[in-house]
Amino acid sequence: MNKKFYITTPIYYPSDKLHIGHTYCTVATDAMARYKRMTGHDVIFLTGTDEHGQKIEDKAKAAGVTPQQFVDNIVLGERGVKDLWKLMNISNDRFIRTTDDYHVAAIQKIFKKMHDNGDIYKGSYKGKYCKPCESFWTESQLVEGKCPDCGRAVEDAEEEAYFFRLSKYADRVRDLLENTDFLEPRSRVNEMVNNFIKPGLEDLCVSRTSFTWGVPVDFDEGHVVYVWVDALFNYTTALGFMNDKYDDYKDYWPADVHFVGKEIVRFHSIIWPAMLMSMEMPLPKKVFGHGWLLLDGGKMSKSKGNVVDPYVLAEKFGVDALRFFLLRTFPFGSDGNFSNEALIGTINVDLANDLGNLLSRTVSMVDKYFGGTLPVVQTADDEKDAELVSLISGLRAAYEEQMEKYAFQNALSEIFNVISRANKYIDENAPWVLAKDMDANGARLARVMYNLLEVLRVSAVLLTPFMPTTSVEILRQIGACECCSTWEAAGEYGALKADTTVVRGENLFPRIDEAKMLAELEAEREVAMKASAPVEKPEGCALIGIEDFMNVELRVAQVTSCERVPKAKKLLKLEVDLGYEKRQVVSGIAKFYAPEDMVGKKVILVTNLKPAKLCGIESEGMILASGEEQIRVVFLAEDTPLGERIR
Ligand code: ME8
Repeated sequence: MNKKFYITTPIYYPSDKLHIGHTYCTVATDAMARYKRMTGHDVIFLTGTDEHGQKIEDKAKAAGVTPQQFVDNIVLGERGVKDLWKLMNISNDRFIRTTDDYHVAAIQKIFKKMHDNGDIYKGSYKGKYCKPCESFWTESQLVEGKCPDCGRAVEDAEEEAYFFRLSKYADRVRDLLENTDFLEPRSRVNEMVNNFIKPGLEDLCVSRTSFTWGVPVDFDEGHVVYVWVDALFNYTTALGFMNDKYDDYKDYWPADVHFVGKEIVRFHSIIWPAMLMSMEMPLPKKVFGHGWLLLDGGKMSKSKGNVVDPYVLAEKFGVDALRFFLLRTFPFGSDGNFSNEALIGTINVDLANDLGNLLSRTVSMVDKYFGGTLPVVQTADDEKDAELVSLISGLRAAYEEQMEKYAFQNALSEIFNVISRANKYIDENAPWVLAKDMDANGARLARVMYNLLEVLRVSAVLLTPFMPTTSVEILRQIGACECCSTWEAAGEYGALKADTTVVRGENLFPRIDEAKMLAELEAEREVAMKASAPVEKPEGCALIGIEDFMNVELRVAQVTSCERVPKAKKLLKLEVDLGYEKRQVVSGIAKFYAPEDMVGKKVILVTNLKPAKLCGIESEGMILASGEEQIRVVFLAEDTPLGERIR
C-alpha cells in the first residue's frame, strides 16, 4: 500500500485579489505535492479560502453587497482565487471554503466540545484589536503601541467573550517547539519561544459579538467563533472531521506538513497545537514557516499599492517559467526580494541558456548527425564521460535529500549543476569535430549524444514538480518512453533506450530582451495603477435642463469604412451609416484604433454638430469617446438598431 501524505497551504482571505506572494506558497505546496505523488505517495493536497471575519464584513458593506456575494466574487469570479490556481496548474485535491455548510457545522461541534471539556469559558475581553489582522493583543505584546504583525494601529476593545485556556498548554507547547522538529526552520522556534511563550501565554479570546459574519456559537446567540479557530480547523474538517462530507480523517490525519507564511507561524505553532491538545487530537507532523516575497525590501500589500499581479507575469513569461523562478530564486525559509529583473535573469540564464540550449543543441545534433535516431552501436563510456555519468547517476539522490528538507532551491541547484556540466561536456567533446569522420567516430559521437539525452531525461523527470508542462515536452522531444520517465528510472543512468528517436520541437524558452520587457511591464503597471487609482470627483459642469440635453442629437451609427488621414497621425476618416443616410466623419482616435478595429462597429454619433473641416477634410458629426491621454470609443451592442436616438 502506498504511503499517505497530507499537505496544506494556508487558506487565503478573499478580501482582495491574490498577488504573487500568495502564489509563492501555493506553487511551493504544489511542487511538494507533485513530488510526493511522483515518489509513490497517495497525496491529499488541500487549499482553500478563509471567508469569515470583520474585515470581510466591512469590505462587503463598503462594496454594497452581502459578505457571501463579496467572497463568492473573489473566490469564484473571473481572475479570482480558483481561476488563479487553475492558471498556475495547481494540482490541489481539495478546496475548502470556510463558508461551506459542512465546515460551519463541524466548527460549531468543535467549539462546543472544547467548551464542554472546560477549555473554553466565558469572560470579558479587554484589550487591543488589530482589525486588518483580526488579532487580539495584550498591551505588552504591542510594538510601539502598534500591531506587532503588521505595524498598524490597534483599537481598544471590550466585550463579553469566550476564552480558550491557552495558558494551560504553555508547557506542552514549549516542549513541542523546543524538543521536537515540529516547527521549521529552526530559527522560527526561538522567535516563538522568546516572543510569545516566555513572556507568558495568556488565554485567547475566541468569540466576538460586535459583528455577525462568522460561525455562530450555537449555544449562545450573538457570539460568533473567532476567525482563527474557524480557519485552523479547516485542515481537519476538509478530511471529514466531525462531518460526513469526507471520510479521510482516519487515514490522513495528522497532516505531514502545513506550509505557512512566517507571520502566521504563531497561530500554527502555538494556538493550533494547543487546541488540538484540548481536543485530544494528534498534532500535525510539521509546520514549515516560509519567508515573504518582498518588494523594494518591504511587504507587498494592497494598501501600499505595490502588489505584483501573477496573471500579468504568467501571461508574459509563461506559467512554468514563473513557477520555476519562485522556487529557484528564493530559499524557501527566508525572505526574498522580488523584481522583474531577477525574474528575467533567471529565465534567461537557467531556462534559455542552460536548459533550453542543452535541449535544442542536443536534439538538433542527433537530428543532423543521425537523422533523428541514435544508432544502437555506441562506444562504452570513457574517462571523459566519467564525471558526467556519475553526476547523472547521483542526481536523484542528491535532489531527494533536498526535497525531503523542503529545500526547493537546493534541489533545483543540483539539477542545474548537472545541466551546466552537460553544456561544458558538449564543448569538451566537440561533436562537430567528431562528425567530420563518421566512420571513425560515429559510435563515439552516438555515446556523447546519449549521455546528453540522459542528462535531459533525468533532469526533466526531476523538474516535473516545478514545471509540469515543460518536463513532458522535454521528454517528448528526446523520445523518452513512459517507463523511462518515472521516478524509479530517474535514479539510474542508462534507462533511455539506446536507439531513441528525437523529435525536434519549439524552442522552449526564447531569450527575453530585458530592456524591452522591463519597459513593457512598466508601461502596463502605469496603466493598471491609473485604472485602479481612486477617482477624484471632477468639478463638473453647471446643471442643465432635459431640454438642453435634448438639443444634442445622439444616434446609433455603424462604421462602414475607415482609413488613416495621410500626414495626420491622430486622425481617422470614417464613413458611417445611420440607416437613413451615410456620413463622413473625421475622428482623432488614430493612435488608439487601427482602421480595421473600427469597421463594422456600432458607435454613437452626435448628428447635429455643425460640420467642421479637419486637415481639410469635412467631418459631419462626432463619434463619442472617453478619455484624453487614453481615448476609448463607446461601442454599442451589435444588435442596436441603426439610427436609433440615444437619450
Ligand atoms: O493569513 N510573500 O490568509 P492571507 C510570501 N487566512 N507569502 C505571502 C506574502 C508574500 N508577500 N503575502 C502573503 C491568512 N503571503 C489566513 C490563513 S490558515 C488556517 C489561515 C502568505 O490570505 C501569507 O504568509 O492573508 C500566508 O501564509 C498566506 O499568504 C495567506 O495569507
